[in-house]
Amino acid sequence: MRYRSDADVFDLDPAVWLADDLPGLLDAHGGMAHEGAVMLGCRPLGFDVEGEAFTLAPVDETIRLQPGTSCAAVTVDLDRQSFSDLVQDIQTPQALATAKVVDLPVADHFRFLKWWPVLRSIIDGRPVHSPGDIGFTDIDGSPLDLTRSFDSDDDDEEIGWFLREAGFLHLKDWWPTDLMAELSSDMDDAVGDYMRGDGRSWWARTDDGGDRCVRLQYFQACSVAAGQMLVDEHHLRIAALPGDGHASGWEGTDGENAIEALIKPLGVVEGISDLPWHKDCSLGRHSYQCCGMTVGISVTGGGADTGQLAVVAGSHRANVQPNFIHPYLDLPRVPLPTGAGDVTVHLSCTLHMSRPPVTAERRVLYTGFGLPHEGERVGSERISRVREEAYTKVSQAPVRRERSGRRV
Ligand SMILES: O=C(O)CCC(=O)C(=O)O
Ligand SMILES: [Fe+2]
Repeated sequence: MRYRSDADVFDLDPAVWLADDLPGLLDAHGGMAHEGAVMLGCRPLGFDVEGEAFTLAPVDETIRLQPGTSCAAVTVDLDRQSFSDLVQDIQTPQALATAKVVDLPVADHFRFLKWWPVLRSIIDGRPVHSPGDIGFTDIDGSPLDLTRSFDSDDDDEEIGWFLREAGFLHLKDWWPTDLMAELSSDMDDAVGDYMRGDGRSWWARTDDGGDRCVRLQYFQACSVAAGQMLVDEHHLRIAALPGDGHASGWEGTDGENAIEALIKPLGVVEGISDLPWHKDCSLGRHSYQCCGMTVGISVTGGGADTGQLAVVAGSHRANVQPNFIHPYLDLPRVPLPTGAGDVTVHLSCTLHMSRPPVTAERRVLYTGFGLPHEGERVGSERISRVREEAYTKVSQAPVRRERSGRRV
């Protein structure tokens, strides 16, 4: 999935880019981008970059560059750095909105989001996903059973094949339940050491007046068992499944955020505990570092009423908006109900979401493996800041918990 290199990132001058680069990109990719824009129902998008104003309009089977923003259905005001990031796939519309750098009314935000795959099409020459583009084939050529799970006795080549095709895995009974109980108890012991605003945790308010730590980062510093798990060969077996050299990058210290422990309370009314549909690359840098692997270790089970994860199969292969789902998307949504000790794996560009629990809390650990990478990761500190401040700036929709066996 990687087609950009950090070595090529430059400080983009909007006036120069508009005059020298964009016209050639539109000549080369305008027809393809227009098809995507029509499919998604995109109307003219205006930009005002520190006074440099222009509109991209899908007309006459191409995308036309027009001066000014008077014809735009929505106009995005941006500073130079953010525009440079946007063009070079370092920050996305969702990153700019989460940081409140762009603060559009919600309907306009969705209009901007929907343009993102079209912008990538114009700039990167990557077609927008079209219904019917993506199929699922098993290693023997038969249709892939997307509900399949694997266990330790299954063949790594088959598991790796499924991951490449579907973009996710459900590994059953990967860890013993007594280890999960130990990790859960470590979470209980650690949670008091975290404080709102400490830069290593996320928080959410609940309908009973609680202020709960929902994400304990750097958890290996609090749990010997978690640290041991990160270097256990049974865990590292997962990194080797794609055969692309994925590694954790963890050097065995407490000062790295190698593993995050999530506690998902009932009745969240403010903050971010349960995430709506997103790709993990949805804040940026997709074309520099995807696909990474995100590994979720189910400390408790997660079912339909207890916070399960769901994924969109094949979405890692699709140029689609990386946040929320446009109704035209034809790819299957697959729930992944897990028991304690199960592991889920999703790729950094696989769409996924976690359903708010309504009957019992869920606990899960997240860690990951990345592709080999050399040198500076341009803009990653900007994206990190957006991610870490997100729970203070945006909020999930309030959740109603289930009482006495029925939803209220
Ligand atoms: O809540 C979950 O299980 C998923 C969390 C997630 O998707 C994320 O942290 O990016
Ligand atoms: Fe995620």
